[in-house]
Amino acid sequence: MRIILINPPLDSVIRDGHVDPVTSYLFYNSAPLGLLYIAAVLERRGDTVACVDAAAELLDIPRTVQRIVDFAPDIIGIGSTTVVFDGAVELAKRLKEALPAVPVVLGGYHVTLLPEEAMQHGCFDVGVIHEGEHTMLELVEHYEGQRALEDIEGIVYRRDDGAVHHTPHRKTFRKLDELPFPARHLLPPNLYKPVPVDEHAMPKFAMVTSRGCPHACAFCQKSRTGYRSRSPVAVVDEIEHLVRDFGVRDIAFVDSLFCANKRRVMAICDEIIRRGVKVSWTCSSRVEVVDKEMLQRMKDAGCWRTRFGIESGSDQVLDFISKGITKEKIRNAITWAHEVGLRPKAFFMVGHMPDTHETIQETINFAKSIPLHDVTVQINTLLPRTPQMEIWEREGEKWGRVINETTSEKSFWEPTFVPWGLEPDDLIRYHRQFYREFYFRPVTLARHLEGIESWRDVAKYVQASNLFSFLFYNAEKPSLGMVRNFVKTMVKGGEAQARAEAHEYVG
Ligand code: B12
Ligand code: SF4
Repeated sequence: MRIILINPPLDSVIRDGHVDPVTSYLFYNSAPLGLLYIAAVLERRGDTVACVDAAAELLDIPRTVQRIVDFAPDIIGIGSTTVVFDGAVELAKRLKEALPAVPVVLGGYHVTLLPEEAMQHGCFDVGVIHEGEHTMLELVEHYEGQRALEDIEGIVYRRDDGAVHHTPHRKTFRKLDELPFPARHLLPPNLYKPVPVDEHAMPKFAMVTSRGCPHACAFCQKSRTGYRSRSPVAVVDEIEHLVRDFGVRDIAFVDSLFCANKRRVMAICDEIIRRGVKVSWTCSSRVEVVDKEMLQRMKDAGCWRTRFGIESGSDQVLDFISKGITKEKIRNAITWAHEVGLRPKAFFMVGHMPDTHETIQETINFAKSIPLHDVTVQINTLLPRTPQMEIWEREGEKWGRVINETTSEKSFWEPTFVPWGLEPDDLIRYHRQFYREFYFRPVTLARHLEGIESWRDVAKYVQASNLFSFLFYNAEKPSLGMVRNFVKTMVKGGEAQARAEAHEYVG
């Protein structure tokens, strides 16, 4: 059969024809591996598969529809997260006009989390819950006339009377080594561009070595999703495939938690070293699962950065969001990572339910007090089916108010939930202030200067100046005034100055 798989267009492209700097860096800096895994199992079956990453190609709806029509598919698959779901709906509606006889299958996070709501739109024929490889194979058999829809586990569909029907839950697939490598040849590799501070060597590809997460952080949708991992040999086989067949020089392991199991991580590192694979890589971790021996082995095997979810610098907030870590554990892990040369990066959020002016400032101060090389800061957003959303539904008004019910591309960068005692503008201001106080310091600048080895490195910072001006000043484009302020702040080395100036630029 002919099957086309789509990463849907971005709202801002549909609406305005362009994207802002944050979206441009954070919404399509790596390939949609979920779609590519599905493509790979279909190709292995003998189907003819195409993949269109409309988000990365900045396609609007008509151009995406045209690409799909040109392919003349028998089945269309769309994978959607929550924040791009509106675009997925609009696309599916237009496809129902252009190709009314072709079934549209929806997969990915949003339909998994909110199946009833997703199927209400009437433009999707079937929704696939959770991981889709085996379900999609069975759906193709259904459309070939070999299998009844109601016999396929893990789907939702609308019955003739309009009611949404759920089939029984599909057992979690554990034998990840049996899956083929993602069909990366279906997408142009040069589409994906990392954020400048994450660009180490190009080409850089994403890869995933495990699925799910055993932890239960309150804001996260991967909370308690059952951890499974691939064997070290299979992992390094894929690394070699990327190096050999795509010339890859840097890999981002995008597992929810790459470092979940020390023995496995050590075995992967040993296998990379044993085979002499020449590649650098980065991965995600939690502070309490690493020790110095493990970090050193990772460094020896080519790791150049570890990413840690820290989220807050207040023990009380960390406790509330069930992060299961303390400031002491954070300090130890970040110090070890820095000492072995792993250039640690951390994720933080402002606007946690119990956040106050004091806890946010405590978080900013804490981030500056540990040897981090980079930070990503987002504004807390209540996503469906997270423990945090359950708290909101149970006792939300005790903690704050929701000022914007919709989740969109701007969520995480514009306030949607605001804790009592804070105003929406406070969150925007602290968000920018966090970046400015962290980056406008001689020590951070020095860490970045150490990483500059060529004119190409300089060029990547210049290219990203619009992202920096957005993060530091809430402005779409850099101006001379901003550069002057930056230099002034660096010369004074005064973080209070950075704090004061943050107010001037809140737009
Ligand atoms: C890598 C990554 C990215 C990459 C690539 C995204 C992509 N399209 O794959 C980039 C950097 C671009 C990205 C951006 C964003 N991300 Co992101 N990202 C991830 C991450 C870490 C890994 C995704 C991955 O490759 N998983 C491995 C593959 C194999 O699994 P999978 O994607 O789930 O795919 C399976 C199923 O979902 C299903 N499936 C998926 N698509 C389809 C399609 C069909 C037709 C079918 C049948 C099935 C199906 O089958 C797949 C194979 O089993 C996840 C967390 C995680 N560990 O999963 C967050 C995650 C997906 N991201 C998230 C978010 C919020 C974002 C951003 C909004 C940025 C931000 N503020 O954090 C943007 C939104 C981008 C967008 N276009 O929607 C959330 C999504 C929450 C939600 N409800 O939507 C997640 C879950 C993180 C989290 N813990 O909350 N992300
Ligand atoms: S934030 Fe990370 S550790 Fe916590 S539940 Fe999500 S994926 Fe797991």
